Order: sequence, then structure tokens, then C-alpha cells
Amino acid sequence: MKLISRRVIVIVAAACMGWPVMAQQAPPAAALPSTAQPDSTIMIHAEKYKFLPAEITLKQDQTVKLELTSDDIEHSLEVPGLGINGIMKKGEATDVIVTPTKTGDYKGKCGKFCGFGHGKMHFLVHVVQ
Ligand SMILES: [Cu+2]
Repeated sequence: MKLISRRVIVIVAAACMGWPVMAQQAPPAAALPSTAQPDSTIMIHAEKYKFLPAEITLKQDQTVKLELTSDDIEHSLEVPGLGINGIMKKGEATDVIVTPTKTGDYKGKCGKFCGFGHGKMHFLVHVVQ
């Protein structure tokens, strides 16, 4: 009982201090947080309830700028495996720079609840050599 209480206090204290309590459990992103100049730009639109395009292909070790925007309400694009997380607002572009370092397929989704079809908003990134 005493042990459980102490653990709860440590987690709460860590959360209050802004420590990344859950960070150790997340898989490492297969991308560099890049400050490099992008080689190309891909525009991605969101609307109820899909991404356009819903699938993109990136080359390993090439830096790309994703330009995110919405055609209706607020959405977001999350691809955890590549560290992509960008808000998508109507009339406003959010730039996300990504340099994938590992080949593979990475699933993404809308991370902002946007209505009854929110759960259908899937995205896929293919990273190839
Ligand atoms: Cu959504």
C-alpha cells in the first residue's frame, strides 16, 4: 500500500514538472527532427472525413516539407512512427519538416476529434529507398 502511494506521488510530481513520463514507452521515431532545407513539398488537405491524398511515398534520408491545411473544420495529422504531428486549419498552412531514416509503412490518423467520421481518417506514409 505504501509502495503504491509513493509511486503515484512520483508520477504526479513528474507530470506536474513537465517530465516526459511516458516517453520511455514510445518507440523511437524513424525520422530526424530536421532543420534541414526540404528537397520538396507535399500539400496535404483534410476534410470531413479524409485526407487528400490519404497516402504518400517518401524517400529515406530525404527531407520533405508537408504543408498541412484543412478545407473545413480543424483536424490534425499524426504519424507517430515518423514524429509527425501537425494541426490542420482552414485557410492556414502548418509546415512539418520530416526526414525519414527507416524504410517501411507508417500509419497515421486524425488526432483532433472532428465528428462522427473522425475514426475513419486514416493516413499512410510509405518510406522507400
Ligand atoms: Cu478528426
